[in-house]
Amino acid sequence: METNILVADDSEFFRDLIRADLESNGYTVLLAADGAQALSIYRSHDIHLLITDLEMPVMTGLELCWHVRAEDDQHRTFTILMTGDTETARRIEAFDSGADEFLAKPIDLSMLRARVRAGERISRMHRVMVEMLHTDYLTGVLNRRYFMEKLEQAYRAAKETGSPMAVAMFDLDHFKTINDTHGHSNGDVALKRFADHCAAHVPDGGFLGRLGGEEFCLCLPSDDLEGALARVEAIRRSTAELTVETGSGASFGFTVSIGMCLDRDTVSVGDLMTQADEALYFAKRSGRNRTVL
Ligand code: GH3
Ligand code: MG
Ligand code: MG
Ligand code: MG
Ligand code: MG
Repeated sequence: METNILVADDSEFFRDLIRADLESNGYTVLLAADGAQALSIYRSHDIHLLITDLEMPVMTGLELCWHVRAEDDQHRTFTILMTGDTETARRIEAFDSGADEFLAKPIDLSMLRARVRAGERISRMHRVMVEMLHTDYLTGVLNRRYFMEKLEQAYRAAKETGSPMAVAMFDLDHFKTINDTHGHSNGDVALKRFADHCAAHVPDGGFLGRLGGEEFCLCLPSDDLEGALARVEAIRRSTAELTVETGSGASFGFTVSIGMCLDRDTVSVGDLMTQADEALYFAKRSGRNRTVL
């Protein structure tokens, strides 16, 4: 797991000193000359550790910490504040602004490295936990909770920008029979096979989640209706060609029914999902292995 470190200091001497030391220890280092520059780099990069000076022009280290803490709701960035100020009140203020650690200037590089190692442990643990919190264990796609969170965001963005968005709800056909015939563990393999197959068809900006059981949902942002339908139909057709080899030398295939809905016909995410679900119901009723809009 790579660790990206952002170093903010208005002194070029300190920036280069810290950079050289951390890079020689295998870290990826980005540099900023003031708090505002650091914040803009922070927003456009995946930063795991932030090492910042306290006194800087434009935006101080304290303000920077405050912004990062406000935006980093998963607490993934470990922040180390450096200052020559030894007053206790100042240090308390640093922690209260969101700093996780404190380092006295002039800097002892071996102490900085020790702090970085400690921060790295915490940042890694957070990243692993966030990943687990967002992922469906069996299939590796987004879990229901995170899918719905992302869908809310995508829906809001689509309404704001006026770009269309579609959802496709998938339900594997006669899956109970598949479990009954081939066993639950082969059923699990089929779920994983379908999820991998579907994930390979997700366009840029789209995302796939497992809503539960044998039900999945794909969000296709900024796709026009015809494009979205063609993509989903391609998934449906190719799903029917997938096979699962059972341990006993046999193999089986399966099909999927799909209900689709476009955001322009809806007033909320709840409405979008209800309409897709109704379309899925009709796909089942009218014979399965089909897409209904
Ligand atoms: P339909 O075509 O109407 O969707 O029929 P179906 O049998 O797929 O639908 P039903 O809702 O009756 O059954 C879904 C089955 O999916 C029942 C449940 O045991 C199975 N299932 C749910 N989660 C899992 C899972 O994680 N692994 C396996 N192997 N089966 C699961
Ligand atoms: Mg300074
Ligand atoms: Mg179902
Ligand atoms: Mg089903
Ligand atoms: Mg059912």
